[in-house]
Amino acid sequence: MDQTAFLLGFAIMSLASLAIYATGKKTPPSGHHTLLHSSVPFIAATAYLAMAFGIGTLLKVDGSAVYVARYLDWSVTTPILLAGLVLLAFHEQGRTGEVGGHLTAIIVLDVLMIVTGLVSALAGPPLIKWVWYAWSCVAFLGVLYLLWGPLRAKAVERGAALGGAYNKNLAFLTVIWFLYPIVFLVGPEGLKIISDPASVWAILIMDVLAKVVYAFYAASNLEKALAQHADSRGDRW
Ligand code: RET
Repeated sequence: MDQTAFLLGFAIMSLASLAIYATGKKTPPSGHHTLLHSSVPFIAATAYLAMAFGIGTLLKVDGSAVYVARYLDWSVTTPILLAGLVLLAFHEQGRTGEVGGHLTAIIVLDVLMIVTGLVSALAGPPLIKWVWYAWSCVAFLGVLYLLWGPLRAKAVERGAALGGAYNKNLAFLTVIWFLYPIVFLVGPEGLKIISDPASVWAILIMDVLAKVVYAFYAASNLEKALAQHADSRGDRW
């Protein structure tokens, strides 16, 4: 694999982490979202640096590469992205047990989705590969159920402004996240319809959308919603 995509990924992610932090709100009620969203590309920059050096890159007997650093990145960054949505759904409300329970359940399902995806990528026999791929998809459906079902209902209870921001962020996140199992399916880990470099470039573009573009989009939706929410309650932040 030529290193350009990995080095570019490192450069984009490290600059994006700084840019998200520099331009984001630092104070309540949304400062914690800036911290969450700027940590995501910082983690990704670390993974791209590792991949550029070949660290954690395993070569299978069929000659294909499995980038373990990518799965380590996702197993940390996707829970952070989900935590942002859960905290938006419960924005400044919700019992500790209720918020903690939803966070724990969604993060457990999400980490299982990534770990079982890695097992599928590493598996040799096709039957084993596809059983683990299917199980990873089941965990993904669990994550989507929590986001579109109970958490969406909580967000909508918070009023039109916060509910609207949650819905916009959720729609963006869902569309981009669906691309990952598709690229895995057609890529070298799956049906081998697209080459390793094509899959690396596709994932780089998806990572920029899911981590960087999403961070700016989510922050702008949240700030607009908080302003409307404050107006509708007659408060000032
Ligand atoms: C895998 C393996 C096969 C089945 C499924 C997968 C889902 C991966 C997803 C990854 C999202 C990554 C993001 C990273 C950015 O920070 C593991 C490819 C369902 C949804 C958003």
